[in-house]
Order: sequence, then C-alpha cells, then structure tokens
Amino acid sequence: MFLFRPIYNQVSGLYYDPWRIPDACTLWQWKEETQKTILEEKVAKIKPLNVKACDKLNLLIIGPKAHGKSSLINAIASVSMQEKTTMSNAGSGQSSSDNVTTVYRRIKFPGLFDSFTVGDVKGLTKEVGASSNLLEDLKLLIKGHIKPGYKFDATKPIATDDSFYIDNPNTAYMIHGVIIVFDITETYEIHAAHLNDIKDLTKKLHEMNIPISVMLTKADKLCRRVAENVEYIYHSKKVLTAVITVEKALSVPKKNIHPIVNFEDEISFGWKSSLPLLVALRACLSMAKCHLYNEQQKKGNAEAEAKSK
Ligand SMILES: Nc1nc2c(ncn2[C@@H]2O[C@H](COP(=O)(O)OP(=O)(O)OP(=O)(O)O)[C@@H](O)[C@H]2O)c(=O)[nH]1
Ligand SMILES: [Mg+2]
Repeated sequence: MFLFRPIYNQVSGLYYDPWRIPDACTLWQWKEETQKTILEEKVAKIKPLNVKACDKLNLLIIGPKAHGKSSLINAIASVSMQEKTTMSNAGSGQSSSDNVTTVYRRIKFPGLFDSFTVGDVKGLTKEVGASSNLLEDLKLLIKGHIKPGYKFDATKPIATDDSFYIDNPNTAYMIHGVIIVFDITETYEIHAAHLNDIKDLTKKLHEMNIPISVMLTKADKLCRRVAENVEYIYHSKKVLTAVITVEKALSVPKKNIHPIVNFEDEISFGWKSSLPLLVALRACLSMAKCHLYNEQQKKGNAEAEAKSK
C-alpha cells in the first residue's frame, strides 16, 4: 500500500486520497443515500431564519458568457424536479459571438427547491471595458434596485426613472449570495478583461459583505478521468490545480471554490453527476442564509435605535 499510493499518484492523474472531503459532518461516501440526504435534508430544507420578512434566499449567478451559467440553472432545476428540465436557454457552445442571455431573470424552481431563487444575467465579455455598464447594473441589481425582466443595455446602465428601477428595495429584492460561474478549462490563463471585471465586482461585494462562491463548470472537459467517472472530481490533480489558480487570481478562499459538472448535453442525469453541484449549492445557501440574517439584525437594530431617539 505504501508503495502503491505514490505510484498511483504519479501515473493516474489523480490523488489516491481526495484533496477535499465535501461534507465534513458525515462520513463522506459516493452513495445514492449521500445524494438523497444532501438533497432532501440539507439543500431542500435550507430557508431564511425570518421567513415572514423574506421567504426566499436570493442567489445571483454571474460570470463570462458561455461559461455555463444557464446550464447551471438548468442543472439545479433538473435536480429540484428530479427530471431533466430546461429553465434557461443555454448556448450550443458553437458560437461565442453573442450572449444567449440578455435579460435579467429571477428563477423560482418548481419541485423541491422552493426556498431559494437564482438570478440569471448577461455574461461578461472579453473586450476590455465593454462590460462597464453591465457591472454598474449588477451592483444596483445586487442591492435590489432592479426588477426581473430588465433588458441589459451595453451602452448605458439603468436610469433611475426606468420602469424596472426600484427606489427603496426591501430585503426580499436584494441578493443574499453571489455565485461566480467560471469555465474550469479557462482557468490556466484567465483573460485580463474577465479578471478586471470580476475583481471590480468582488471588491464591491466585499464592501457590502455579500458572500461570494465560485462554481467551476465543465470539470468533465478539463479532466478525462472526471469525464469517465465524476467521483474523481475531488481526486483530480488538474481540478485541484485549477482551484488553487482561481483562489490566487480572484482572492476567493479555496473552501468557497467548487468544481462541478453541469449535465446540459445528457438526456438524463443520475444521482452521481448531481452530487458535486448539491455540495456546492448547500455551501452557497448556508452562507446566503447567514448574510440575510445579519442584514435583518442590522436593519432591526437601526430601526430600534431610530425609534428610541
Ligand atoms: N461538458 C460540459 N459542457 C458544459 C458544462 N456547462 C455548460 N456546458 C456547455 O457550455 C456551453 C455554454 O453554456 P451556457 O449555459 O449557455 O453558458 P452561459 O454562461 O449561460 O452563456 P451566456 O448566456 O451567453 O452568457 C453550452 O454548450 C453548454 O452545453 C459542463 O459542466 N460540462
Ligand atoms: Mg445564459
């Protein structure tokens, strides 16, 4: 065994021991029961602590175009419905000239996931400065100032007299957690325009204390061992290298960076392919829940202080 491990580590493209144990609370096993527990007991049950004030946790998905944002939404919807579902148009992957998604959509999932929503927005582009108006819109959207249905305009950010602009948003309109979606096969050389845009946004998110997670899509395309068997995702050397690269480039802690596989092209999906996604989703939702609670506490304290004056 002692000799076997180093040889295995050297020749297989994998680490014998996983570089991440995805669920620290239980004995992690790639089993259907694990998927069922995380799905039904963890992800489906997570909800805001004060449901009267805000009954859903709002996540927002941002990232470069064609990196898999809409496919991720479809994968979440499919898991929620327990059957292959399409909620957001995903591209064919053949052309990268146009964004498929251009309108802000807030998706409520039919099925098990009724305690959270996911926002789908236009993707960031590689032309330097081209996303500056989109970034301004996203900052306002995160604060709850933009209604779903708004069509992004590359030439200008939303005006305060726009019919999709909300003057005084409440916590139910705000974003409680942001997921940066990034194609793992593009992490070796992150495009400078993407890096600048994402850094600009994450700086703002840090100021607002909004939790940030990164989901690295297309792990199956990066590593053939993951394509063979998704169980290798937490053993793959290539996947770990990508996670570390992103940690350094985006200054997001490693624990908040999750490799996943969307199953857009698959006709059906099994419990196994959805497991990394569920692990990632659970982590994002529990951070969003804490953030919303803290915001509500702050708001409550500020109101009490104002009354006492
Ligand atoms: N192999 C593989 N392909 C994926 C994965 N995720 C997405 N894709 C493919 O990547 C392409 C782009 O995906 P989309 O979901 O349309 O990307 P998007 O980020 O929504 O793109 P825009 O709306 O244009 O910004 C599609 O062909 C998907 O099938 C994945 O995990 N593995
Ligand atoms: Mg899209």
